Amino acid sequence: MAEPKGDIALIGLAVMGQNLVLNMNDHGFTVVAFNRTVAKVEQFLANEAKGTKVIGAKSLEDMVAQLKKPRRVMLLVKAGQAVDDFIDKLLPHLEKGDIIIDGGNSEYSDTNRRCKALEAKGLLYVGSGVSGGEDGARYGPSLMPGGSPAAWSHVKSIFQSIAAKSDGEPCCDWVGPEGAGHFVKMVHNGIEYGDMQLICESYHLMKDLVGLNQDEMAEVFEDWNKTELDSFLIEITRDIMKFKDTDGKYLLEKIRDTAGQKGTGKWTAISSLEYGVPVTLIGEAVFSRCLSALQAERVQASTQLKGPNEPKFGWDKKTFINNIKLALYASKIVSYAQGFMLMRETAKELGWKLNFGGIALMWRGGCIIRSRFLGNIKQAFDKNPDLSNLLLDNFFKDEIHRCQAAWRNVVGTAVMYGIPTPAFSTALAFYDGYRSARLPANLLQAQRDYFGAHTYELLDSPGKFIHTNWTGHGGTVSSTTYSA
Ligand code: NBP
Repeated sequence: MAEPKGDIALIGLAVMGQNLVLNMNDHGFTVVAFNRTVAKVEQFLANEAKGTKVIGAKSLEDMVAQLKKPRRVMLLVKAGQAVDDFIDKLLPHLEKGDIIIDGGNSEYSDTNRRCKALEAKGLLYVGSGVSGGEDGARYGPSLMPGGSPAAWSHVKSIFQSIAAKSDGEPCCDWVGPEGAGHFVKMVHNGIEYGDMQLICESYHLMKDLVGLNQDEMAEVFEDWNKTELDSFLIEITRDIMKFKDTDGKYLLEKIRDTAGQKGTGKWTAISSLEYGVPVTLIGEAVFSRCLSALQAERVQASTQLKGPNEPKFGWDKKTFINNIKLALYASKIVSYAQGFMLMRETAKELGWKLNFGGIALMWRGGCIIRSRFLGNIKQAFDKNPDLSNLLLDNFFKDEIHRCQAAWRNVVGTAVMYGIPTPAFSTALAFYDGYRSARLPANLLQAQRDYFGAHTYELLDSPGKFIHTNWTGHGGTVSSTTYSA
């Protein structure tokens, strides 16, 4: 049999898979394509992949036979059971040192499990976040690979060639062991939820409080996109504001205000609770989508529950819009600081070493949260790779201080006028909590000890847990198991 020509196999010819195959082909790699429904391989070769070097496979056996060694097989199938099923089917055809790559949106705990199981069999496993949607996959996604460290040298050239570039550098680097790549992709998606919610709150304030029309708001977003807020999401928001339906009316106003979600924001919030990290902004962004989904209840409540009776909004429009911009920027700094706190804590818990500057670079281009701002984050970690919190970097500290008065004005005004700004508000509350040397948790500890003998520490003897008989009729025994 002739020498195999395939550099990599790709299983899953839906939107992401097809576009990644074509992207790899553009960069000179020979891709062997396969799909569960085999007829789609023929269709792909006869249409989108016509005239390329892409090789179609009729079966998994045929696909593996066409690969150079060590064999690289990438899955772009529906996350969950489909990935486990394909791994099981692939195993009999692969040998030690071969590499399976999962490029889908898998849960990082699944990737941890799969990585350990395959390494135990002598195979290498990579779980890679892929961001940027259809266009990203075709012309340059952000790629976040993690897993068996020995796999990196075998996938690096393909991954870094097809990835988006930012200032000439690929938006792809090795993230860390096991499910680290999928974890970082999950946090990316959580941050995406937060960024979107912040933009929605700005829109709500401009529309319902300031009274701007869509053309005016499009102009505002256009202006913001030339500032520190320069980003893909602000850019598409400007275009959405301008977009008119076939009847000449704005499409946005016709769209039902109930947000959907596929779960990655929720997983980020769950992880933050699991690891005890206050990632409050992403949490609020997820809850805001949940609240939006209660549309029928909201419509009903809107006829019964009254808001404040405030006089007409009297602020100078230009000044207030600039305040909204600064509030958005400050809240965004807090959101990213929280996201990096979560990654730092998880890495510590799981024994991963993560390159935070590299992560900022991976998000700098190609993905949905790409922005100028991520360049500043990269610089902060370049200056100090051990930076404990983004808020303590000199650049971000100065920026938050600069935005602070405007931020407080926007949150205060929104509260007075009854416009919900959960993400702006929680970011500010976090900021104020984080910069407080003393919080009221002393009272909380006293309450816990009062009703449940949970013990507390005194300021001058940390580490020594004591219980007080607060009522005079309780015992002196303290609780070791019950926690409320
Ligand atoms: P889908 O998530 O819609 O998956 C389609 C592929 O999965 C097809 O090849 C399909 O085979 C296969 N598949 C399904 Br569905 N169930 C299967 C099963 N039980 N066993 C084996 N194969 C099965 O495609 P996609 O939108 O291209 O996404 C691929 C992955 O990339 C997903 O994990 C997704 O979350 C992730 N992702 C998507 C985007 C995006 O913008 N769409 C962005 C980033 C990441 P069939 O043809 O035989 O039905």
